Amino acid sequence: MKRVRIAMIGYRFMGRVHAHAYRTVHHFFPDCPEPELALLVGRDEAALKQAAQQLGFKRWTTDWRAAVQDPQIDAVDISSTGNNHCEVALAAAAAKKHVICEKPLANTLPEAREMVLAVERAGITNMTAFNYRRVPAVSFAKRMIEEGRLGRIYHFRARYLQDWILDPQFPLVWRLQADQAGSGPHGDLNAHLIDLSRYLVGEIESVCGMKETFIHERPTVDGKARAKVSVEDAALFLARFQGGALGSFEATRFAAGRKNHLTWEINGEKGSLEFDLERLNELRFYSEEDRGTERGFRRIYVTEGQHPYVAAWWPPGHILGYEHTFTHEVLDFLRAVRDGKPVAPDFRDGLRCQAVLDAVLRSTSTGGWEHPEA
Ligand code: SOE
Repeated sequence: MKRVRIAMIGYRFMGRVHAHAYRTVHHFFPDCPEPELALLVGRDEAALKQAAQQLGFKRWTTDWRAAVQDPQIDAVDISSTGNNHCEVALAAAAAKKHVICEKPLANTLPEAREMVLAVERAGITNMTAFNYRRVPAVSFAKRMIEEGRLGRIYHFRARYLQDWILDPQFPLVWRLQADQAGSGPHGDLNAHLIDLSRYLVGEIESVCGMKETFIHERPTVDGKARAKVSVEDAALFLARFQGGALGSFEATRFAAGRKNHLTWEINGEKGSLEFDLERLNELRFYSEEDRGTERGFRRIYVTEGQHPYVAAWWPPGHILGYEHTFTHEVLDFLRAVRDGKPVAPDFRDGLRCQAVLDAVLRSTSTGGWEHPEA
C-alpha cells in the first residue's frame, strides 16, 4: 500500500496538528505509506473551505456520512468534538475504513464499548490518539522501565495543569458543555495521564476521586446571554495499580500560570524517573545503583539517534516539539494500516482509559473507592 487516502473530521486545533503530521511524516519516514489529505469534513461551509485550502486537502464536504463511505477514502481521522466520535467510528467500521480517533475515545463508557466492538468486528486498524506516548523521552522511559532500571514500581504521580478558563468572562465553548465534551479536564487531561500510567506502570485496580466546578455560569459564545457550565473545572483522584503501586492524578484548568503543564514522576525500588512536557527533550533519572557519593537526579538529553524516533529528524541536541509527537503517532498508524497489524494505543486502550475515567466519576458521587469496568 503506497498511499493512504485520509478523510479527516474536524479542522480546528487537533485537525490542524494532525494535518501537519500527515504532511510531514513521509518526508522524514520515507518507508511510511504516503498519506493523501483527500477529504476534509466540517459543519461551517465557509470556514471548512478555507481550512481545506490552508491545510492542503483536495476536497471538502459537510456530509460526514458520505465522506466515511467514499470509495476513494482508506482511513478516517476523527479530530472533532467528543459527542460525535462514536457515530463516526461506527460508520467507519461499517464501511471497513481504518480509523484513528482523538482522545478521549468517547464521551461515555457505553459509547467506548460500542466502538471497540465495531472496529474489532470489522477487523480494521484502529488507534486512540494519545500522542504523549510518542514523545521520544516517554517512549525511552518505557524502555528503561522494561529493562528494570527502576525495579518494582511504588509510585506514579502526575498532574496536567492549564489556566485558559481562569477568567470568569471566558465564554462557554464546547469543552465546557457536557453534551459536547462529555466532561471537563477530567476527560480532556486526566485521560492523557491515565493512558501514560497504563503505558508506563500498568492497569489501575481501584480509584477514589473528587471534582469541582469553580465558576458555574459563563457568557455564551455569541455574548448575548449567560449559561450554565455543565462540566467540572478540576478533577483529582488517587489510584491503586494492579501491581501494588500507588497513583495520584490531578487535572485542572485553574492553575494560574500553567499553560500546558504535564508532569509525571515514577518512583521504584532502584530509582526514579521524572518527565516535564515543558522540557520534553529531557528525562530526569535517579539511580540507587550510582555510587553513593555521586547519587542525584541527572538529566538524560533524549536527542541521540539511538533514542526512539529521533534518528529521522536532527543531529543530537537539535530538539523536537509538541508537533513531532503527532508525526510519530500517524507514522505508526499508517505503518499498521499498511501491514495489517495492531497499533497501540488502540480503541481497547481507549476503552480501558474510559473505564478509569468513569470509575472516578462514580467515585465522586459515592464518595468511596470504585473499580474500572471496561
Ligand atoms: C486542550 O486541553 C488540549 O488541546 C487537549 O485537548 C490536548 O489533548 C492537549 O494535547 C493540549 O490541550
